[in-house]
Amino acid sequence: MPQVSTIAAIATARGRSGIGIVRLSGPDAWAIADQLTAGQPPLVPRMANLRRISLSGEHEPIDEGIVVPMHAPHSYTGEDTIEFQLHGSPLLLDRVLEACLALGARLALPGEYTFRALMAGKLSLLQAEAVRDLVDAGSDEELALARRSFFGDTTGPFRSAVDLLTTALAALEGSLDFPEQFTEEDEADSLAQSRQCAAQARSIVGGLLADAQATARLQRGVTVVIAGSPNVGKSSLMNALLKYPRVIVSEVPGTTRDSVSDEILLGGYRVTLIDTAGIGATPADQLDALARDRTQQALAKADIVLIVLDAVTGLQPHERLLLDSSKPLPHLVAVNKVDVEPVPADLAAEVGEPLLGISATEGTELDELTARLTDLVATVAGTVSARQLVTRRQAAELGTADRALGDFEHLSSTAPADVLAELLGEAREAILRILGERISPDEILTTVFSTFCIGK
Ligand SMILES: Nc1nc2c(ncn2[C@@H]2O[C@H](COP(=O)(O)OP(=O)(O)OP(=O)(O)O)[C@@H](O)[C@H]2O)c(=O)[nH]1
Ligand SMILES: [Mg+2]
Repeated sequence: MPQVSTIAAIATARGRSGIGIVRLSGPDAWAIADQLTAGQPPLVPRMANLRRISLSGEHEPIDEGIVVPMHAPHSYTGEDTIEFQLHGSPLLLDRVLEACLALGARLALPGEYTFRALMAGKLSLLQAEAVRDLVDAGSDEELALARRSFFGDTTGPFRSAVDLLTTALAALEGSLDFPEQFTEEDEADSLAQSRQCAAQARSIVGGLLADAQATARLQRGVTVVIAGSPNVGKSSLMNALLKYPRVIVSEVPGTTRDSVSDEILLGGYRVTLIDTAGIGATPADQLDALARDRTQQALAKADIVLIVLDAVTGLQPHERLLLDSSKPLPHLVAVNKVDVEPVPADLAAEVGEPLLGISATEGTELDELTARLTDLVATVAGTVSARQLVTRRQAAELGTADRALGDFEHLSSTAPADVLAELLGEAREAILRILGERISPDEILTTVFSTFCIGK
């Protein structure tokens, strides 16, 4: 058995907080905790022990807090584990962490606690990945899917694909291993069976790849770009939607130069709002031209465009361009500053779309605007709904499997059986790697856990 090290990390988010947690896991965890609580009653496992935390030789304790010790295997990692619940001061937490390191622990790698839980058989690889997705979830749907992966079993479709590929391989390999017992007709039959199973497996893989795409879209969220002429009130609307003054607003046209983004939740979906520089008839100067480029770049990323017109100026000829270029995308047209001037009577006909009169500064019709935007966001996000979370790592392996199965399909009537078997084997291996088989612990640590927080 290689020597397992004891790891330590601050498990709570960086910054001031009510409580901060320092976590220790590994064979020396108890010994380190005993030294830090020396001179006090022994720690009782699985109980909240109120103790002072001190380094020997130092007169004053570092802090006082609750120590929760757990014995292997009854802990998250399956190892001896200690959690110190301390005052949530980053400086104090650093001191306690340093004390743990001075007593022989080493700093945990990102996700190393969950990695150890995986190695101890406490979690499956799919559940371990779900832990990260639980922590990272930015919308209700992501959270629901991550919980399904964590508490439920989402290995079903992967296992079915593996089973089908095993059958497909067995059918082919029979004729490879015992050619003398196989007539040409037998061979044709086994190839047909193999093709059928491979096709079914590929269809499962295809479904999972669609889930991967939906997962990526969910995690990316929906991007709403606010665009329009200078000074129409785009930034005022951005601030109103965010409910705090995120961007500078002024009566000087061309106030916003860089695109500015921020996140909100609409209808449970993660939405990135981007405020852009106004686009006038022609660029006023070089800086304005650069700002327009930024706006175009933002528009290229848009899932939804929120076009802002000005009730006072009405439709300006150059605004036609923005309206036309936004047509292929889901979009809304808001006419701002109705507190000064009502929406001109002929504007809707001129624009050729339904309009919503609003006032960003007075709040007029902003609830209605938010409701319409939420509907659009739900439509955009809902068009690709994931049945289960499929992570990027899983998607890459599924891509490998899909390519191999595609090649198998193309070559199945021409290539020799050993080549076909190799392709099926490649697809099967890729799916097994998703399930944590055929993949080394080192590979798991780098491909799965490198995106985790330290302390998780
Ligand atoms: N009366 C009134 N004024 C508004 C409204 N919305 C914005 N304004 C004013 O219009 C001016 C421009 O507002 P901004 O939000 O900076 O406009 P913008 O479209 O971001 O402008 P640029 O960044 O220069 O393209 C400011 O003086 C705002 O106070 C509104 O609903 N009613
Ligand atoms: Mg602005």
